[in-house]
Amino acid sequence: MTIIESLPDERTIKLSPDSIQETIELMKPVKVAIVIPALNEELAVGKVIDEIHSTLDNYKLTVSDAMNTVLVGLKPGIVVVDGGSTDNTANIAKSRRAVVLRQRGRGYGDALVVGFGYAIEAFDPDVLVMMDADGTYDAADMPRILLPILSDEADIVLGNRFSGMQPGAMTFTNRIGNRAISWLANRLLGVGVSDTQCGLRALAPDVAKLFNGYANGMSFATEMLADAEHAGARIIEISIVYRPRIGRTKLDPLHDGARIAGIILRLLRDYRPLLFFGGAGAALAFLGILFGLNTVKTWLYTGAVASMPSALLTILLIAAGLQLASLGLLADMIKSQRPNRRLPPTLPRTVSMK
Ligand SMILES: Nc1nc2c(ncn2[C@@H]2O[C@H](COP(=O)(O)OP(=O)(O)O)[C@@H](O)[C@H]2O)c(=O)[nH]1
Ligand SMILES: [Mg+2]
Repeated sequence: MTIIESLPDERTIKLSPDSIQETIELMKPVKVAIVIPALNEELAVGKVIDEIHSTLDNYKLTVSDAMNTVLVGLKPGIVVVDGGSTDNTANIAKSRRAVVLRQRGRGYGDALVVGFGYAIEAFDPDVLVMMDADGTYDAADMPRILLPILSDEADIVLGNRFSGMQPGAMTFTNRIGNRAISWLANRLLGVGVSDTQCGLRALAPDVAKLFNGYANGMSFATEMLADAEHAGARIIEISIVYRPRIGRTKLDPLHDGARIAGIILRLLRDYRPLLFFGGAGAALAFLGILFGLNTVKTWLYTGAVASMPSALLTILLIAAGLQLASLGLLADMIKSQRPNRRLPPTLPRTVSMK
């Protein structure tokens, strides 16, 4: 009965014998697991962890079910996935309240997949959040990011850095690169978001279980969206603050940009094979027709094949194009016979901010 007396507003609680269990369930703090990949971030990681605690530790949410409305706190569990830092990153994170995992594999994406797996096992969280260890994201944005997951309005909430970008937070080249990649991902993969590379995201734990991360580097941010979209996840975007980074970036714009573009093509092959193979086949056939126009024209007028090599090239290109297109049809058939990974239904709690 002590539990009932400690409720903030007794009038909102109508207890019936079989709802006591439900009320106790409702009053449990909301568990938030935060996964932070970190590689040589000794200058920032301590500040990042401190900011998370100072925002979440005293946060209160209003939670209600059919019977009751109660105020509950948040319980953060922070997992720093260290990618083999040679500086003091791991020690600093350990000295704060964070679990530090040493990553066996390599890369940002691998770190996240490892961190999600651990966090789900260890904390059984209500919501997962991923963020960088470099101080670019403001923990103050976290409650707004995780709320749509808790209230079951979304399965993934992405930060959008472009509206809240502070001066010096992103170089001009990276801004162009980010826009280009997001455009490509939207066009080809149909993800429909404006900032596909943002590293501050909240996820329903069931969604996080979908990712295997064959893109183990920076391209994981894109792969994750394609996988989620394909599984029917509800994805929304929320404007967040993006601050200048503390310490040196691990992103190599040219190398990582090219890899992300490569991953987008690979995802296109897997998720939209007809477009991938059909598009490539159509391009080849089109080239063939262009080459052949002249030959056909002379043949029509004179009945002679003017240039044997260009006629052969035309035939070759068109035949290759048709072959690619039929490969696309086959791949599309195989894909449609594979059972889709579907997200299980969730049990929503109705949550709002206080
Ligand atoms: N564990 C791990 N973390 C990484 C690796 N590469 C980058 N990170 C971390 O991932 C986050 C994003 O990298 P960052 O350099 O900020 O890239 P940007 O945000 O795209 O500019 C940072 O916290 C990095 O420390 C890696 O190979 N392993
Ligand atoms: Mg960063």
